[in-house]
Amino acid sequence: MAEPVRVAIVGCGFFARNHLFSWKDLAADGVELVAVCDIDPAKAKAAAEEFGVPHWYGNVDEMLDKEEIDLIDIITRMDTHRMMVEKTVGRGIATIVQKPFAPTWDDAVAMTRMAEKAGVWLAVHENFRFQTPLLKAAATVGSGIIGAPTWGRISFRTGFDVYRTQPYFHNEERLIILDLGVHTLDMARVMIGEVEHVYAEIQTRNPKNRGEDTATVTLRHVSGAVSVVDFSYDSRKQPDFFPETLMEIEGPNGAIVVEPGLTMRVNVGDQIREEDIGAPLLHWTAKPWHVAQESVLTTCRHLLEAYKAGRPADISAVDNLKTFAIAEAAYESAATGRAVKPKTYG
Ligand code: 89V
Repeated sequence: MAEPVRVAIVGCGFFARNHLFSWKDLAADGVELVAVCDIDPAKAKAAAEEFGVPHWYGNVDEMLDKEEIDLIDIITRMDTHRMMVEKTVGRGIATIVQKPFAPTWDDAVAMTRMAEKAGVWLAVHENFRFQTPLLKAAATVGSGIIGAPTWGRISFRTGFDVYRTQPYFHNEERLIILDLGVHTLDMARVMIGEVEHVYAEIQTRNPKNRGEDTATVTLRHVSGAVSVVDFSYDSRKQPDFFPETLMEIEGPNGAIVVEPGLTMRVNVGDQIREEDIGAPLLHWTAKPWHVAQESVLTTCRHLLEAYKAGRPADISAVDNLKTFAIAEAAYESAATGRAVKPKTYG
């Protein structure tokens, strides 16, 4: 029997529950949840009690001093990631940080460079590409059935009250491109490939918001394909399919459409087939969040497998920088009115 992988968590806020359930479910794959930590000790204690974790801490340095940790999952707000990664990677601990990777490109690059120099495994918990429906859509695109994609639309529009659990969203200077755009722009890379240049328009439609809550981004891909990635936290469209990502991908031989209600319609020429691509409802997931919640388990499983195999995750820091660069380019384009080439790392 292989040694267990000792996992610890930093940040026990509302989304961390999904990670706690996931790591618990991965006990059969060798995960041992050894400790949890939150700046609010009451939250750490409550999480430890609910999930049967032996140790809890209100101070991350104390946890790092006292615990033997193989893999640490940082589920705190993005402005704390760099400070946390400097501690964990500094101690040589394999580290996962929640999306968005960082508030700025410079912070994201600094963390990536530090991990590369130290030879420490670093990944970003980017979960949309691990949603069951989107994995199925990506596999269908990848099968080549419609030919190489030439055009796409990836869309996430909602009026769901994302501010209830994340009230600080109202005050974010950069809101939806960093919070949600990183998911949908990542999907554009997964479905259609790397990006040559970016043109973006942003809007602040909710007067309570400081930053943009709606974005319409046009991407020119390296392949020559073009895609439109649009997303809003201020859509009034009903029914509201939160948190579903809708998608249309066209190729020379047909099209793949992910429709509301988690249905995929694929046509090759005039032959059309429809498939239910809904995610399973796990014992701890609940509608409407279930698709996103289930993907946390799938993402953690992928991260664990990559860590155990000693290879970079598909969502390594280096990979996530490519998505982050598109998000940065979208902000620059919106500010300048110009098409912007994403930065490269290396
Ligand atoms: O998954 C997320 O990043 C969430 C939501 C779906 C609300 O954007 O913040």
